Amino acid sequence: NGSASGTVKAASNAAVDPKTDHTRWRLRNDDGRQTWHYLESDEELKAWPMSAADKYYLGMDTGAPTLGNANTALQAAENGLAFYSRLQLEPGNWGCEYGGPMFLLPGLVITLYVTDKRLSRPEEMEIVRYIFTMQNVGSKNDGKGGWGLHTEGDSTVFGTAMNYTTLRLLGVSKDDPRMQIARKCLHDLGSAMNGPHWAKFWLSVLGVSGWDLVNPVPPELWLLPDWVPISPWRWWIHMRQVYLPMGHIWSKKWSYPRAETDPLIKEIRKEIFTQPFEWSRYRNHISPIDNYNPKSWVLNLINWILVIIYIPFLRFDWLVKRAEAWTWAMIQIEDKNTNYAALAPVNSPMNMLCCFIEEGPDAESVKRHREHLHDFLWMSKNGMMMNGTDGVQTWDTAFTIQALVGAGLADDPKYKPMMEKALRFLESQQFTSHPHGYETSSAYSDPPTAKTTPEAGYRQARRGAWGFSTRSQGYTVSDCTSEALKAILELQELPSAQGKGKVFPEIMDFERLRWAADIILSMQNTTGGVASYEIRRGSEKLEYLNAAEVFGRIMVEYDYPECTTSCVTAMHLFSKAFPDYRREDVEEFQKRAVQWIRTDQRPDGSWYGSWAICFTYAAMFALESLATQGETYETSERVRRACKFLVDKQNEDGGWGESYRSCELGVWVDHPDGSQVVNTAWTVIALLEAGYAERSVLEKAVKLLMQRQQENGEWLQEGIEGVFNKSCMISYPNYKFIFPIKALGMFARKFDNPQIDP
Ligand code: LAN
Repeated sequence: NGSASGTVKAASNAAVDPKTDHTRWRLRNDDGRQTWHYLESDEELKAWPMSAADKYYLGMDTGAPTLGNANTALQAAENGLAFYSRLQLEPGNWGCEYGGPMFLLPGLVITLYVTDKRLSRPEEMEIVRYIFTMQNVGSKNDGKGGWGLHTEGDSTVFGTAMNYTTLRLLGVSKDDPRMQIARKCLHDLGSAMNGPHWAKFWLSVLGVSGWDLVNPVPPELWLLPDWVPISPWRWWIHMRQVYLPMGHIWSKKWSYPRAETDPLIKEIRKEIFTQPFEWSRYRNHISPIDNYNPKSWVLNLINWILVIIYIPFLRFDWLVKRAEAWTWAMIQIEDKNTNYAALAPVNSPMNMLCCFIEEGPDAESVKRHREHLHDFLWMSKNGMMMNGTDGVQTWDTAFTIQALVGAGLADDPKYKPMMEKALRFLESQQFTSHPHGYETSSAYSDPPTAKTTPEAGYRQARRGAWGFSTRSQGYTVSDCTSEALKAILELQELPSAQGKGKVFPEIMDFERLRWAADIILSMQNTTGGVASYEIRRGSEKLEYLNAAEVFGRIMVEYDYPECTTSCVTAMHLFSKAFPDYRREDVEEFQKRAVQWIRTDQRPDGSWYGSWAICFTYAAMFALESLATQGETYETSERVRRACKFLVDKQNEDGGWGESYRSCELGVWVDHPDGSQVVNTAWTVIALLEAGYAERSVLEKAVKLLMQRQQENGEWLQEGIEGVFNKSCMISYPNYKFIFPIKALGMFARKFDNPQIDP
């Protein structure tokens, strides 16, 4: 596996950084769990040939044949599919480089460094190459020599201090010219003293800074009774699972034990800080570019009270012991529930460090975490990065199925085996049991409700749900459950063209499907809307306690138009297939959700999207769900308003292009590079779902999609597609296949596939 040792066969044309031999990398996929391996020996190479997908991810020629130009939308969709279908992986899913965030690798590399563990030499080399490729030099972003919060962002202290430190830990010299400009950039931004809370946390773990630089993260919060409005169980799951291990480590003031004798640590300290090392003076310093979401006066006051009064005088030993014991128990529950994969790549290394601290270097828990860190690492043509999750397996597979159904290609004998494989993959990834401790807790019922208890680790029911990545990771996501359920229903219910029976076998029976519906029904908020992982448990006022200056709207769950509409369309399809199951609940669910979607629409007709960029994405979901309720261009003023919003934004060339700044600012911002294939496809789907009648508008957009297609059927990567927490972008490279294929196919079906001269 990745911990292979021995000499690396570096490619001879290595430019500045040594590069591994890319023909030796292979992606392994065990039931959806994806890990990259560098094959050292020629025997291994012979035994394990490179797949088209491996080559594609590594930026090599996949050998896809030239198909010639399409002259209908359907032909273009089929050409796209000819290319994309070759990338399906053995278990039936599609893989994906899920990069963007630039603060993930540092957590991993620091954790491994302080626990005396290392990555393999090929991995380290490729991580160095990746970080340097993402450096803002020349025409890249601000060109100032640092790194941003994400790959398309301007240099920040967070990005620059963390990635600089990571490169140093991986053996890059401080005299490397690129390190010199990075240092200059960091110093111009006020040095690492101006970093956000999370940067200061990691630097203190490494022992580069002292813990007085870090605002308090008292684990005692976890001892608050559940009824208290700020109790952590009410927070958004990502904040809960990050502040849990962070609080545990903060409480112990644990730092790399050899920090004071390791010369590298002292050097880094001198390189990234320009001020005297008077840590406590700089606790609240932050550079304006990092300060997307400034700390509230409430949080500042609380921090002040904690530091001046609580910590020195009231933080009794017995209290600390109890708090640490409870956070450790909760960390173990999280590890058990996710099979050590952890919720995300932020808490994964933190949990590993907690296991190391509690159980020692040789513990089984540490070993298992160490193995699972590989699930996040992804090899690309630019080097090795850390994915935002342990993959996008379920999500992209569900959308791929729906794209083929939407395009009318799912029952084509050419694609039927591929679809059946994808269907079997989804079947294999459904959760078939509840979280640890849930079934014996007072929260249990069948069908489930959103109730939870401490014994269940504050998790909700999950039997029947799907997550974003794999079954093993184990976290329900509302819209991942919905999109998977939709994909399965669409395929399994597909009538055969001869009018006799169905095209696909029944791979999932009623019982398994009703479990999924039960989960969706349990996820509706009192507002009628649906959030991401759980129902909303706390007030928006908890944002006053948002300590991560770099992100907005993170403290609690919110109603999201994408999640809500996804659930509406899923329940609509489900009720068509099984009209008698919980009929009233299903109807009520849809009614209340649609009502919420209506209220979430802005006066200009748009919806703000939270998980991809931005208004075009949300419009696609919203208009699809309204169509299921009979609200279309013909029948509904609000749908006409939504269409007008979109059509007004169409570019001269027929496409749409939205910048990620739309997400940050909450208003439409044109993409600086003009039309984007993915935004254009989303809009075409949105307009077609709405029953928008003006064919010329759609045809112009379809032409653009066809013009951008390469001769082998592929579309090239354009701007980044996704977002989270308003400020951090994340890539969804399969979207440039999935949505154009769907849009082209839907257009062809609607207008009898006319001849088009691109
Ligand atoms: C994701 C990715 C998928 C996304 C959708 C399913 C698209 C969305 O509709 C619901 C929310 C969800 C599941 C989501 C939540 C936040 C995630 C997990 C991410 C954007 C991928 C990475 C991000 C995670 C928070 C990254 C780690 C950073 C922290 C601040 C903890």
